[in-house]
Amino acid sequence: MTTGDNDRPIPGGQTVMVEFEDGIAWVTLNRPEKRNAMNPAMNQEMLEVVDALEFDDRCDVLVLTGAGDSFAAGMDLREYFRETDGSPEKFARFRRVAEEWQWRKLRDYAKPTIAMVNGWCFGGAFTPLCACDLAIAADEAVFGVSEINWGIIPAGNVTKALATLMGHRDALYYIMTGDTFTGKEARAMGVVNKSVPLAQLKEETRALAKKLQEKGPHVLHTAKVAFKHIDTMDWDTAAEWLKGKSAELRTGDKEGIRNRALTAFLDKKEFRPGLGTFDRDSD
Ligand code: ACO
Ligand code: V55
Repeated sequence: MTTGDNDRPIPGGQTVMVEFEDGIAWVTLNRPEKRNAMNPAMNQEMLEVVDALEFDDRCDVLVLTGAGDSFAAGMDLREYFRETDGSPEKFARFRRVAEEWQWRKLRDYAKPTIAMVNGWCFGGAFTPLCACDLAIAADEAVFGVSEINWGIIPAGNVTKALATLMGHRDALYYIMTGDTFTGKEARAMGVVNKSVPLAQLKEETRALAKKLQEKGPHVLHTAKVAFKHIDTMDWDTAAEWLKGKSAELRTGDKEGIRNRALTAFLDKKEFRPGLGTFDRDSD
């Protein structure tokens, strides 16, 4: 809930727009005339934006969305694919930058992240969609894994994103047919947390962001990272690893939230952990 120092430069400004609002960083993919297709310039700028915001105190929560009627129409088929045909090194460089922000950085990002899917969401857009912690879609949004329609497989970790977000049958259905689905259907399959009419999308997203802002940032980060890494572990490994994470959190919780909250519940009886977040500003 910091506003920070307003004199500092705002990252982005070309193919990505950043606006700060009470600790929420609204990050908008901004090539609406190209349906926010992710070209190499946008990927480079997104990498810089994501890097800059991770430790910027104007950003408690990062919201990723798109300008106009699109979240993102996938990778830019002209600049990312056709124009790199015959230049494998150029493609490899472009791909590295894309992957760096689309999942390597976002997956374990220091700040909580929300994908706000306002419209078209195709192919490569599923990677950052999945890497964001939470997602809210417009009922009217249209999703699709269209790779099969033009003769490629969902790579760039889109297939991994689908395996993470969807059940086996749903994932294979959309990978193999390229059919589209709506925000409402995305909600029903668990691809997004919630789907609301487009007119309410920003307000709903803001409310969710505010809820996250109430939590201790360090415990929030530890909790999400723990969840994202646990599915490759067996029960014994997970238990040992979580024990270590818990201990790490005890030293990293500079605000002493745990002990203050326990006092407020057990001794002062003025707080119920089951019914809401401990007010970190209280004493
Ligand atoms: N790559 C490059 N350019 C794109 C992309 C894209 N992924 N998506 C849209 N554009 C461009 C169009 O070429 C067009 O450019 P122009 O005005 O210079 O001719 C402009 O954006 C508008 O596109 P239209 O198709 O006219 O927009 P419309 O609103 O009718 O349709 C839709 C929107 C459905 C999103 C359509 O543009 C589309 O199918 N885009 C491709 C979606 C897709 O399959 N993406 C790739 C997934 S696979 C992957 O990401 C690896
Ligand atoms: C995609 C494919 C890629 C990539 C990023 O399917 C996204 C979409 C073939 O490489 O780097």
